[in-house]
Amino acid sequence: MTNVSNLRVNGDRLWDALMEMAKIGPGVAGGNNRQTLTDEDGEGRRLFQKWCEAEGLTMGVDTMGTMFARREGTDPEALPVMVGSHLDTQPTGGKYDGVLGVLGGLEIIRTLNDMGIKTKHPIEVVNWTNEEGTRFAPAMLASGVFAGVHAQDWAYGREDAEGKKFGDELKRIGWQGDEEVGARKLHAFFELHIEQGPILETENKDIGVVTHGQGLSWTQVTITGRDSHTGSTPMPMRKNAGLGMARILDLVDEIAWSHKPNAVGAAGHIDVFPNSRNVIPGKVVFTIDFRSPDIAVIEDMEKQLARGAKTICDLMGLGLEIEKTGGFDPVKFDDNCVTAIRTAAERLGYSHRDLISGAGHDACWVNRVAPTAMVMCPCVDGLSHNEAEEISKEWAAAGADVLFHAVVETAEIVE
Ligand code: HGY
Ligand code: MN
Ligand code: MN
Repeated sequence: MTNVSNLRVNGDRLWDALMEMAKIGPGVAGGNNRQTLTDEDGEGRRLFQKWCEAEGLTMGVDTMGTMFARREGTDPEALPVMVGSHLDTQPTGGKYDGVLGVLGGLEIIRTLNDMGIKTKHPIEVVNWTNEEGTRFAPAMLASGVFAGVHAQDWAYGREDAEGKKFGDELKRIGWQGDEEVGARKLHAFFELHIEQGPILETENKDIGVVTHGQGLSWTQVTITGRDSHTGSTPMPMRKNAGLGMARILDLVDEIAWSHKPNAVGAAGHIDVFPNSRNVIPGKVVFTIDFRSPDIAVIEDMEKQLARGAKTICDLMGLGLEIEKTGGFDPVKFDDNCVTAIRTAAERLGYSHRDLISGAGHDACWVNRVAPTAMVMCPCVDGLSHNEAEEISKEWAAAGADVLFHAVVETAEIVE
């Protein structure tokens, strides 16, 4: 019986793959801008496909463009153990968010092939389309369709800032597969991801054993006032949508603090119209991102926002529209999968601690349809969704080692 305890990935090879992928869709400050369904996303997909085919994997693609690179198991009836994350990035994204999870899965395959190890269950490395939700909201769109949370037609109709539709862009880059989304069943799913927060680095821990994911709520707010001259319009006559937004953003901060220490709130997307230096904004559209591990807190924050925004806009004579554009409840991952990760970290001698994921991940949706859990590695200063996002080669290798053990143990090694 292969002694699993001394199995390790090839950390240098994993690091080289990360640096190679980072060359595609470079940012302007050392990170990446490989947004979903852009030509750069297509190029990154082709590189991943080339690497998978070189390892003898067969590639399946579903009608949301999600890629499943399959290594056969010895039992043709056994459902696959899936391992992966996402290759799409934020516009000012880092080199590791999502990418570490996909290439960590590929590194498991490369190591199994090097060692000639067979498993009972097939193993599939997955690249989920549009995890970030930055070009086409909401986040985790393809894994949401896979888990039956979103209808594919609705997803195909999602539009980016230029009015381009998801379905059209997927076809344009040539990655609309023919597999029905969700038809591919699985035994379990594991995702390796950088923490995107400060806890592991601060506590000097190698591994985060992710037991839960906090819930998320995205609310799009549209405020309408009246465009008018910033110079000649007397103050009492102004209907300043921009000022209304500023007061609501201050309220959002207050609401999040009212549920300290775990709740968070901010607006990352803001569009001002007409966005001209000497025109009072007549319209603003912005998205409030609330998160908490407690669903009752999220619901209370949404209620406080609706109430407070209405009071502010009524007082200022502004129009207000509020639309929920994304969200999911807090997630509890599968106990057996979490235990496989924790015991792997212990067996390998890596320091570890249980963690609640602050960010959303594809695993949060896949958890609805199969036993799922996540491994996290630290990131420098807890920084992510920033081109300066950084990890160490050692952190990447440790995370991939733990992922490797959890996946191979679940897929069951066969002599
Ligand atoms: O929004 C999130 O938490 C993820 O990074 N898409
Ligand atoms: Mn991510
Ligand atoms: Mn991200």
